[in-house]
Amino acid sequence: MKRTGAQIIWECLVREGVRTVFGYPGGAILPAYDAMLDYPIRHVLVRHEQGATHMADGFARAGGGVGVVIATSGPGATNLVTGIATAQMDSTTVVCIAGQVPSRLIGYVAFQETDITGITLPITKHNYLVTRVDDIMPAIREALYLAQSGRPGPVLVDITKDAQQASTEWAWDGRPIQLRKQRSRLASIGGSLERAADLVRNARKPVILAGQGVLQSGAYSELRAFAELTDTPVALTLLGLGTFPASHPLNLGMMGMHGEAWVNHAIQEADLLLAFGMRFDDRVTGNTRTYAPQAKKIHIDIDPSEINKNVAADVGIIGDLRETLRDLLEIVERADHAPWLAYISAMKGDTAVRDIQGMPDDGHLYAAHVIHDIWRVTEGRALVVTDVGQHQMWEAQYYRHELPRSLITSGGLGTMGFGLPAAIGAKLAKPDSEVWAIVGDGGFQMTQAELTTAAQEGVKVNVAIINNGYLGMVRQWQEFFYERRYAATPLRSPDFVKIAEAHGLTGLRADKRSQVRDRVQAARDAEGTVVIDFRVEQEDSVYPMVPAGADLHAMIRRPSTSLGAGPQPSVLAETAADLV
Ligand SMILES: Cc1cc2nc3c(=O)[nH]c(=O)nc-3n(C[C@H](O)[C@H](O)[C@H](O)COP(=O)(O)OP(=O)(O)OC[C@H]3O[C@@H](n4cnc5c(N)ncnc54)[C@H](O)[C@@H]3O)c2cc1C
Ligand SMILES: Cc1ncc(C[n+]2csc(CCOP(=O)(O)OP(=O)(O)O)c2C)c(N)n1
Ligand SMILES: [Mg+2]
Repeated sequence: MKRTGAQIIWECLVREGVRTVFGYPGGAILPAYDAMLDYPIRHVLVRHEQGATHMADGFARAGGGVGVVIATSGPGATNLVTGIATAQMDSTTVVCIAGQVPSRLIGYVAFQETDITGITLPITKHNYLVTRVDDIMPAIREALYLAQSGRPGPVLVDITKDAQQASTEWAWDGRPIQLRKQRSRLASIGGSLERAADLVRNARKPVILAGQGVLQSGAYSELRAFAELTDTPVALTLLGLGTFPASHPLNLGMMGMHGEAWVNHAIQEADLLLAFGMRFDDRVTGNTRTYAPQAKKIHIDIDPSEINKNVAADVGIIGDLRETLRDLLEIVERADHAPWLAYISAMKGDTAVRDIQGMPDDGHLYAAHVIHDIWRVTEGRALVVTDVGQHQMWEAQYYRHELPRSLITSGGLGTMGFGLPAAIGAKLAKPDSEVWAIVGDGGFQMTQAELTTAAQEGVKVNVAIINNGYLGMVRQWQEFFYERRYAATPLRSPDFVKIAEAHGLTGLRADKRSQVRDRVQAARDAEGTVVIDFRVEQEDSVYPMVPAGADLHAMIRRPSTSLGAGPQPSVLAETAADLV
């Protein structure tokens, strides 16, 4: 049958199961937009192309499929960059389709010409410049395949306007994509699965480090079976939260810079670390020279480049985590680590006395209260999307995630402005889920325009703005490491209630703890998107904190006697500002 390039784009997307795309039109992509009207596609018109990339990212992370973005050339394409980099750093499945100037004009500084394949080369898993109509189908099919295979990641397809306009004799090719041969377990480094089983057998103080790879391989039940059989406690990365239930007795909580103190101490004292689908990010390890010094390390990752990159592995197994764990489960033995688990548990008491939740009510509203109450009222079953900053860390600490894909957050790039659009995308992927965006006053304002998208599209998300009047996480670093010199961090905001109302949405406010649950319930009951302005304590800090580059055990702890006071002087002395 005869098809234009523009039609082939949609033929391919629709046949591959895509029904929702996020985008913004313009000249170079107009043929594709025109053809779109004839296909069963829901197009979400964003207010800025960055919003489209985060929506697609949230859509993919929530639903487990692929998120598709469509944009025009030049400024449309360059506006995608931050979202693509965000997806690349967190290995998420985003496919961007951009229009490009006609092929005969490429290289002539044509109107709205940018070399977007050149620009995005380092931040995509792969990208294509398509100048011929016959190359559109293979490019789109490969892009969808590549984004989702192996270690996932974003792919960009740049299609010239003339390729979209040209016609060709076309037939659907549904054969499986054949690229490099994929095997479930490619190789092991430093020893075999049997050697890993030996290390597990001999360990007295083991800790599992579970990361986003658990989610990406769907290894939830294998992880649980492994932890239970070998009686091994599980620490989670930020992106691993939810892959092992928070209520499970073997769940330790989050590790790393803002991880719980007992988790970091357990890692430092462990004799075996089992790294499952996590990449030893510097926020996880602190100083790698002093990281878990007594521990043997088993690292399972699908990406060979991750093994021995940040932390040396005694046994490195390259392959899909789920399949590898299934094999490992057949050869490991039942173990009992009661003394080790009791030892870790005993460390929790010290944290409890420092927990802001247990401190006397001083009449102020703390972010921890807000997040704890959102968790309580939603019974831990909401799908939470965060922005980046202090509120993101408090969310990780105080919202106890029971379910996989119940937390969506920008970990690797730490992209402010991610939260609201990603929440809109998540809701579109999971319309039956209760979606909360927990955002800061700063990050919300970066992509606030997407509130208009939520209103136009009739998408309901509940937005909790943790409004502390500061770029809080940066203020915290200034408090700890720059003598409280608050350069460019005090933040004025508009009236968020009125902003919501200006969209015909509901706006609510709370500044006392007693109001929080009511407001949260009111948001759940209301139709349409609701924005709640939580006016929280302005100068609270996230504890514990491992200063960037410091030893994992050198945590700044919340003082147990007074609220909101800064770090203890003894710790500060060890914390040279040049580590930041
Ligand atoms: C303000 C801020 C503070 C932060 N503080 C912390 C903190 O305290 N603690 C913390 O943990 N993080 C923190 N982070 C996040 C941190 O920067 C990293 O994003 C995070 O630690 C990465 O987690 P990960 O390694 O599990 O996920 P990823 O970076 O997604 O890595 C996943 C790994 O799994 C592998 N993988 C993928 N699919 C498979 C498969 N099928 N089989 C096997 N392996 C697979 C990948 O190759 C990759 O190596 C913070 C971020 C911000 C913005
Ligand atoms: C796009 C972008 N710019 C700058 C930063 C650096 N940064 C990290 S956290 C933060 C402050 C965030 O403030 P806010 O959104 O109010 O959240 P809070 O920390 O107060 O909870 C900044 C500026 C970033 N992560 N992303
Ligand atoms: Mg703030």
